[in-house]
Amino acid sequence: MRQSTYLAPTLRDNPSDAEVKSHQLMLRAGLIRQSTSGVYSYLPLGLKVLQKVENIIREEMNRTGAQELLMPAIQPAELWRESGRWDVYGPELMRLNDRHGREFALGPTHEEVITTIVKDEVHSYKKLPMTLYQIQNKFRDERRPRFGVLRSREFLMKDAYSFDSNTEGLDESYNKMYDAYTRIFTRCGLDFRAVEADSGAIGGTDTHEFMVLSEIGEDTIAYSDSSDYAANIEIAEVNVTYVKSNEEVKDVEVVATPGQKSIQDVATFLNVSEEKLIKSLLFIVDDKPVLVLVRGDHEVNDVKVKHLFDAQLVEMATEEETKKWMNVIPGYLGPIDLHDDITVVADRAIEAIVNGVCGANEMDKHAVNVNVGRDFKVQEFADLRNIKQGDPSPDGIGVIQFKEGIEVGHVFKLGTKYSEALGAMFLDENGKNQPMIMGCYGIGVSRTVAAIVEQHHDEDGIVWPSTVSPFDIHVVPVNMKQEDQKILAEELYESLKTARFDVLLDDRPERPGVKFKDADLFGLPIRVTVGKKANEGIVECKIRKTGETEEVHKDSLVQFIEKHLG
Ligand code: 9G3
Repeated sequence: MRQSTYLAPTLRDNPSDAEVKSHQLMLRAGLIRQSTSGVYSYLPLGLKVLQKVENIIREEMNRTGAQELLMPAIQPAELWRESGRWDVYGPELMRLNDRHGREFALGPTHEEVITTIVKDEVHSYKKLPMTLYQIQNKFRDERRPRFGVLRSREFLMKDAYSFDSNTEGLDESYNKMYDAYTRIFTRCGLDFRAVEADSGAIGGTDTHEFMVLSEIGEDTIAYSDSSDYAANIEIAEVNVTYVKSNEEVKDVEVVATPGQKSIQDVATFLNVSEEKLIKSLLFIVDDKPVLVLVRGDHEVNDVKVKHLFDAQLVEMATEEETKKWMNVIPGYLGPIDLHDDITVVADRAIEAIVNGVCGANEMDKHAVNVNVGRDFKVQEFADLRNIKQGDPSPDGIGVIQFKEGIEVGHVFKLGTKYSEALGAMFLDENGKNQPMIMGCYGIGVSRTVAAIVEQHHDEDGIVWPSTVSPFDIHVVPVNMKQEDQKILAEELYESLKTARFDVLLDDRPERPGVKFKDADLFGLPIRVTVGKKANEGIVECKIRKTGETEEVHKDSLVQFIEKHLG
């Protein structure tokens, strides 16, 4: 490709609205341009990378025996009503009407569509197991699109669905996908971990997320420092035995704590440790008020609250909702003398607190020497807090540490939820009708590209792993006005293409500084600079990753490149 007519507009400076490196560099290197909030175009260079990643995914999916198909982005509302999900997803599900007023969704995922196809076309155990996949644009109206293509509203996803006749078969299909994902992310040059995860509203049992390790990741991985335990903090079980102190139980007292709202404020003001404090947070769990109690030094885990109530939606109460139910503002909430309609649940650590401190449900007041059972009632104790660094690992081996991660893949054992709801049945060996057992498996393709940039860049630009680089080689004549340079660059451009390399030729009449800056920004693995020694047939090869340079004669150029691209 000739850069003089190539659409790869570079930017010298960081766009002001781009918060993370991958977003900045994908804009600066001309890979993407925003169309509207959370919606992006891929310019030629960006599309090439996207397709490289897609092809790695395709190869590994096909290797497992999965079959590619393509489903529509437009899905009829009836399918979503049949699965029961039309009303589960709120504004995140993008809805539209046709000219007859019929309702549709822009597909955020394809469980309903695939299950319907398989229901109509597959009827016997003889056709199973079967895994189908597609690579297609998905739509989700994110509350807060950000970080460029890392959290966008239209994005490219590989979604796969497995259909089995028994649970052992599902385990096998799941493991095949898990292994394929491991190969895919390895080939993309990513440093990642597979971690235990929450299956969310989709339902199901086993599930793992593939996390790219990165400080900008929106998920926290809790892992053991001495075993291979790793889980999303959302589900990491707390395995701690809390011991009640034998201090003497004292009389409860309400004390003034003017302006002291935070846990830290109150602990300092009353000169008690945060471990004595009972943090009370009001949640609305499927429209019902629930007061959740955790120790002052702990954090509520709302996924665990959701599972405790088997709820669809758990949200922190707003200030207005809090005033309505508790008659006080957040900061002074407590479990004493509550409205009858409020359910109180507590983390297990609360059970062990003697002479604790909680909000008095009155402005600027806290209650001290409160004791569970005597001063307030708890409907249920459960593990409701986030695991902390330093906690024992749930598998009993070692201590928990945290790392941040970007979720690039997710594999789920679904079971029969969708096949039962939509009637995907098969006849087994004994002629008995059974629901198919399903798994589903996703890769965020556009997000994977951004994650690669997060892990592969330096201060000058992107440093593509050769497996996903948009081109293999950047041929850069320093001065296009020098006839010998121009001729040699053209000659190498042709010979390298003949040798089956994908080559970008910077044939622009730009200053050398501009060309080199753009080359570093693009980050192709090898730069071939054609300069002063062109008349001797000698060029300078630069390895983008290490910065090392070497003079190479044109006759041994192909050999040199083969050695370095691997
Ligand atoms: C929706 C909306 C958002 C969603 C979903 C549905 C996430 C939804 C989970 C999945 C599960 C798997 C196939 C590939 C692998 C992941 N966000 N999920 O179901 F309507 Cl608005 O998508 N799907």
